Amino acid sequence: MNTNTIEKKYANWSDAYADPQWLIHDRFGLFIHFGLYSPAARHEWFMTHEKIHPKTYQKYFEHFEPDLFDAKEWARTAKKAGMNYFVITTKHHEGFALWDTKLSDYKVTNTPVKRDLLREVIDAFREEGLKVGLYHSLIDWHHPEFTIDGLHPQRDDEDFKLENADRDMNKYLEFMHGQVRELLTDYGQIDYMWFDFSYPHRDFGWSKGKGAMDWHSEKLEEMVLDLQPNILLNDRLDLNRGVITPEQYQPSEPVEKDGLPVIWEACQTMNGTWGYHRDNLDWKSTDTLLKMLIDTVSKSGNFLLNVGPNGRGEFDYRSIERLEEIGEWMRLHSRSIYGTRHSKYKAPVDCRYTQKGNRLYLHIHSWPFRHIHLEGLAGKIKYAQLLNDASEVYFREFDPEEVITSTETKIDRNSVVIDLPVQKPEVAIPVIELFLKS
Ligand code: JFZ
Repeated sequence: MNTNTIEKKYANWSDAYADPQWLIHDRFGLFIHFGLYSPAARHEWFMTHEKIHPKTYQKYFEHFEPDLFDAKEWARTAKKAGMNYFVITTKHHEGFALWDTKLSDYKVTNTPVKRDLLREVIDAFREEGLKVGLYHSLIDWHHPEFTIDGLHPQRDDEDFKLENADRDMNKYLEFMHGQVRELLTDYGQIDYMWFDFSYPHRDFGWSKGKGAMDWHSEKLEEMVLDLQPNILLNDRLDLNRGVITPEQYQPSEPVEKDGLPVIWEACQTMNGTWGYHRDNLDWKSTDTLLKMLIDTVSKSGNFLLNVGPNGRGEFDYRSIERLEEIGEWMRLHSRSIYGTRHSKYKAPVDCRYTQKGNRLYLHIHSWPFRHIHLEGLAGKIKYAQLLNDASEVYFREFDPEEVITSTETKIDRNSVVIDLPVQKPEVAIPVIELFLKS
């Protein structure tokens, strides 16, 4: 790997980091949030939303029994959806370890399910050929030495705060760094480490948020790179580097810093919550999710789409339905996603371009009547076809000899007019593949 070229290409890439090409190529991944909040079924933050005491939270630990959990089924579902990598919660803010950690009893192997579910997931997804990513929470609302701040469940419990006034973050850090060491030592090659999250600028008055200084992020990063030299890192260690991770919003253009592109990945939910949420009905349609994926790639970003399995260890039927429909679209259209990026051409209204070399992909988010005008492409297109069935589509350019009557489509000198069938093809988002002259 030539680290110098990587350093120059992306504003947010440290020359100590590995080559990020696989991530940029793969574009589409599955996020999985699975923990004790799954059976509680009302948002992965409910412990702090409802200010629940760790002793009360214990009931979720005692009843954690995902009897229908089947890692191979999860992996097949992700693969069929067209996903190339995944990121799973090893520990979320609640502090529960989804693996057989030696550093705490608060782990999956001590619950009724008894098995190391993380190992089963990693093995199964690897076998399906997906790259392995681990989400790890820097925040820990269970650990007795994690200092209480304004996000903590016991933030308003004055007695608790008094009794816990002498908490020692150094002891927590030893534990947290130690758990990360286990994860990066005992599970083979880990491709992507997704830390979450830093909030140094938050000021709660009586307490402050936590950031790089509190996590000893530099030291943590050094250990991560030492244990796994090929790993990629996200940006939430508060070190100003790593994959930028816009959460539940879509940037309006390709992300840049100091005139250089940055590597970024939008993480998105299907229904506004990460952990399984039984009563939440804010499901996005498959069309919307696909448009978000396409929109992201058209701005040179990655798309990490979340699933929150339920307390029995299954993906909710609404998640499965969406993943299957996305998979059907991806089966026919992954060519316009994998290895593609932002195009310099300006896309028509309601459309998005992605590009890979001489192939320009026109994603039509809203099917028009008959014509689409492509600005700036006059003289540049060699051939055009619908991607779903490789059927030729005609295109026309400005012809000075032609007599234009007032009822004809007027063609701009610089544009190309694509002639479309009246009926929208039977796919969620039709794509026209344009072969450009080199
Ligand atoms: C974080 C988690 O808190 C959340 O539960 C989920 O895992 C998501 C992917 O990542 O979300 C955040 C991160 C930062 C803030 C809020 C939610 N923040 O800075 O307020």
